[in-house]
Amino acid sequence: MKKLKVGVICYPTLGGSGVVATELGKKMAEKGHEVHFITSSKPFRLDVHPNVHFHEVKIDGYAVFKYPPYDIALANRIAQVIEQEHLDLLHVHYAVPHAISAALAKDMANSDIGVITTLHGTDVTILGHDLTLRNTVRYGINKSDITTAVSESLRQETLSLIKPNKEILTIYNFIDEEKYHPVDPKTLKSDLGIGKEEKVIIHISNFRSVKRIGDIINSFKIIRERCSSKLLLVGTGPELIGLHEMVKNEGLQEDIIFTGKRDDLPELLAISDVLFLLSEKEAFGLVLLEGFSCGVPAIGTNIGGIPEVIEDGKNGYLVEIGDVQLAAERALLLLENEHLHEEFRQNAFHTAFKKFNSDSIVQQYERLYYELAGGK
Ligand code: GMT
Repeated sequence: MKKLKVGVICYPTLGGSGVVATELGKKMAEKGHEVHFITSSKPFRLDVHPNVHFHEVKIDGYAVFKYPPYDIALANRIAQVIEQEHLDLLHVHYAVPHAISAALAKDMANSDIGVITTLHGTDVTILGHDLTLRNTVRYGINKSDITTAVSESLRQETLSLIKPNKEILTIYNFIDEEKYHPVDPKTLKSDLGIGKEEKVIIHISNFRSVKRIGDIINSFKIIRERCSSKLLLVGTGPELIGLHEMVKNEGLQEDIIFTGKRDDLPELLAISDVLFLLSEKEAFGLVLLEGFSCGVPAIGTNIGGIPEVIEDGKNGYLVEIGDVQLAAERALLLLENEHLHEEFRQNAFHTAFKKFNSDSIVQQYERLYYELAGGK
């Protein structure tokens, strides 16, 4: 079959959507397709590959603009790349602003190139509630030839909130199985000052308020009364300063470790017993898959796409938003029962490598790519 030339538009910085877009682009390149990333900076997980190309979107801060018009600069760059590289299709991650920029670029380039838009969550669950942006999200979806959502929950929410005139398909996220698998953490546990017998609870995120990290700390307070343990908070973001304050006020500095942003996630997961994700909004929860593929069961909230990843009582437990007591009790079940933990660990591997198997998910996107490119 003919190999395709695909333009990929995403947020290149740290964040689940950027990770998924980059990993998908890499997998497509490995399959022989020519992949052109059109982004403000090089995606942080993009390695060198002969089939991968990077086109930077540059924007000058002209004094006349109060806000630099990034969306227009992006559209302009996409239009250039469509023409120069003779792209077969565009895959944009996020309806706003990327699907809008893609629609504008098509018009600028006078092209009928196919556009596939993948919704990742915040573009619908937050922007969609803003009445001034709802129409923009709908426009972005309606202008796309194909729209996908990263979970069934996000698909349903988009249909009921945005009411687009197009069908939306669910294609789940996946992770790089070559990176996320059980590894030898060497001396990491003692390097972090954690005792050999101590249990480890881990949370990894961008520390936004939707992650409700305060709930994780409150749940951990209950856990540590019964079980000698440490809580690892991995990442950074807007809530960091307030969380440091909370930990200090609660006198928990000894037992809660802020690691900052780290690259050695498989090693950190290798020393962890349970992963916490108690968000109030989460379209998918990519970190759950990262944990599962390293054998770490999870406690998550029963919202958004989380119940599509965590099977309650199998690879983790689900609790309602804010139920820190039940989250602690469920975690203690796993921390205090080795057999149960091992059973959940095996189920977690199964979920990551079977239900969310990268090859089968990449194939689903590839089929859509051919459908789009063939129809033009
Ligand atoms: O979770 C975040 O804050 C980052 C955000 C993003 O834009 O990268 O994540 C969203 O997309 C991820 C990849 O599809 C999903 O796994 C996350 O659940 C989703 N976040 C939210 O819905 C809050």
